[in-house]
Amino acid sequence: SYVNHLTFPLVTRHKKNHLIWIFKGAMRTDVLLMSPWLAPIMWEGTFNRDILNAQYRQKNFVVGVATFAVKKYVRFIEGFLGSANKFFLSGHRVNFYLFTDHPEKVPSMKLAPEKSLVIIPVQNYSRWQDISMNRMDIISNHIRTHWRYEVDYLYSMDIDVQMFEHIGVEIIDTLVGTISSWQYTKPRDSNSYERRPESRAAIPSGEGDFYYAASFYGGSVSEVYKLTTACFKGVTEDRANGIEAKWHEESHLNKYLLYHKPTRLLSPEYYWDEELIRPRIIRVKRLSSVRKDLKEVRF
Ligand code: UD2
Repeated sequence: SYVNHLTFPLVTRHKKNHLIWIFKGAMRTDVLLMSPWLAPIMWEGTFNRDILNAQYRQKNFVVGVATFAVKKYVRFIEGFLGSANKFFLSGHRVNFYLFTDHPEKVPSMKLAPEKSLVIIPVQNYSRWQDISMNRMDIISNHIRTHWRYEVDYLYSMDIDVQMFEHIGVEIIDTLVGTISSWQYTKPRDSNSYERRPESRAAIPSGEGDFYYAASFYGGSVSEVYKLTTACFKGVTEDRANGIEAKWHEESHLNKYLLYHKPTRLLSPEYYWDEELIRPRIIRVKRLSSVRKDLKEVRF
């Protein structure tokens, strides 16, 4: 085992590389590497992609990615797919499921042989908040009717993002959340949770651990089914009660992940907001938002 390499420095030439890597990995003392419930937090310099790839290949999994491009958001398709084709689970089987109200506007793109694109027509809603929130319902329905037969793991991603570095099998686990790039330094009481008790997304004051971004979450198909079904139930009950959570489905996601702890967390490297100045601990920007004029693009 690699632990033995540390205790017995007399390693072979081949194994020396691992030894060096272990020391490099162990040098990350600037960030939290594990949650208090023992879920690993993925940061650059804490894992070896070659080892993970070799393990993962033996399993021959298929990963699905659900993303939405409704109304003016079709403009983000090319940047998303072009960069995901190159950097998302490179060399592994991925089905991209693109929901759009404008299938005719999807640019024809040549994807890697192990990647495929499925375009699914979807209706639009007049309010952008409804487009965003209804993703939970649509994902839950498609898992029940299709994806549980087609993929092993499923990730939901915003479309207005671009990838700049590899996002590999280190993201694969049963239930995975991404720590928001806006909230990772703040104490739990100053973050963006919904606190109004009338909302189904409410988290009582003083409770909460990480704040998760709704732009990128996922896990096994069955866990994502439970998550999206529960979150949309919260959205529906809020609607019936005439209330909308502060950050829409992101608030419901945060409530769910507080009480159903993720088995793996992705650091803000996996969704970096371009509005923010990048601190030294973010060594790589794997995925970041595309700057957009909110008023123009949402209406
Ligand atoms: C945050 C969340 C987002 C969602 C939203 C709800 C992050 C980084 N992002 O982003 O996931 O929770 O807040 O308040 O945490 N969309 C369309 N057409 C539209 C509007 C939205 O296709 O007209 C889709 C598209 O896939 C987009 C996603 O919905 O990426 C989320 O919308 P957004 O990116 O405008 O939301 P934003 O940036 O406030």
